[in-house]
Order: sequence, then C-alpha cells, then structure tokens
Amino acid sequence: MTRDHRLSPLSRLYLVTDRAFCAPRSLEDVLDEACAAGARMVQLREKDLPPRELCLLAEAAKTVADRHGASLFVNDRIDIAMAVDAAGVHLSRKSVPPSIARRCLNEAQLIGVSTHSVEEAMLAEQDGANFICFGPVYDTPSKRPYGSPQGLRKLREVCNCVSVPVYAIGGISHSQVDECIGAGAYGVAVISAVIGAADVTDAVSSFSDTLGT
Ligand code: TZP
Repeated sequence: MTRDHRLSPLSRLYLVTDRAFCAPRSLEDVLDEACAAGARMVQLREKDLPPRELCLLAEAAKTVADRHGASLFVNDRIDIAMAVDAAGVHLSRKSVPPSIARRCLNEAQLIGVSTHSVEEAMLAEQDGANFICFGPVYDTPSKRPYGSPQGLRKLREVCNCVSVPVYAIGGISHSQVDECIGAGAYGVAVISAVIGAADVTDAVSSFSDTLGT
C-alpha cells in the first residue's frame, strides 16, 4: 500500500452520501451527526441535483466537514470540488479522466475513482487515481444500478493488482468489514449503512470499532 503525505485525508471509513436514504432528515444534519461520531472522510454524491443546488449543498457539507476535521470529496464535479476547496474529487468511468482532472486540482487534492473490474482499477491507478473504490462487493439495497455483486475474490484480485488504497463498496455493513480488510482493502465505503441508519452515531461507532479508527 502506497503511503505518503498525500494520503492523509484518507480514513478507513469512506462515507458516501445519498440524501434519499435520510429523508426527511436533512443531509447536512446527518453528516453533522456522522462526523461528530468520528466519520473523517465524506463523498458528496448527489447525482440528481442541478449544479446550483449541488454547489450550495457542497458548501454546507464543507462547513460541516471542516467543523469536525473531516475531508470532503465531491463526486464527479471538479469545478464544485475546486470552488469549495474540497479535499478532492471522486470520479466515475463517465467522468473526466483522472489525468485530466489532475490539471485542475492542487497538489494536495486527491482523486478517487470508482471501479468495477481489475482492468478499470489498473487503468485508474495508471491514470493517476490516488485511491479507488471497487464494487459492488455485495448486494446493495439499490442493487440494480451498480451491477451484480463482484464478491470477495474479485476484491482480493483488485487489491493485489494495484498499490493505491482500495475501498470496498456495495452492501457493506460493519459485520462484513473484517472480510473486506482480510481481502486487502484499505477501508470500506458505505451509503445506506450510515446515511440510512436509524442511529447514525451508533452506525459510525460500529464501523470505527471494527476498522480500528
Ligand atoms: N458503487 C458501487 S455500489 C454503490 C456505489 C455507489 C452503492 C453503495 O451503497 P450501499 O448502501 O453502501 O450498499
């Protein structure tokens, strides 16, 4: 696993947002609770929002993250990540390629990339990803859009093929953390297990206890 000063905004729990999971609570409120409970790395992923609303939400999320010393990543929108001085951007296979996104970002800002195969993971690393997510490892509550579960064997293969930190994503609850870390993952990325939890504080604590953060 690569380790240098550029990786300091990373935490073993990568909290990804989907405000549909916490309605009628506001996302800002849920993020505040999650970060107060120890979440240190958040990706704002609200793909349905128009740019203006997304930007305002990113501003709010950055304020919350700063209050708790957490790092904020913005999904896909490099411009918004730059505008709010985020810790970095999180790209998908449809986004601007990492090497081109890198031209817009400062040295300290990191690029995360979502990947779904060994090939994508290796390409993302070659193209300058600082970390990747790989999944879905398990069935997710909203399985369909993310494809069929890849399983632990594929996760292990990906972890063996790249040297950047790998986050396992997709259907992960705290009881699956050990096997994902055992397969070589640096950490886990979760949406529903925290954002949709009845007790967000408790959910973050369970992950932290297992991840040892
Ligand atoms: N990419 C692969 S699976 C997934 C994403 C964004 C969704 C993860 O959500 P959950 O609720 O943690 O299964």
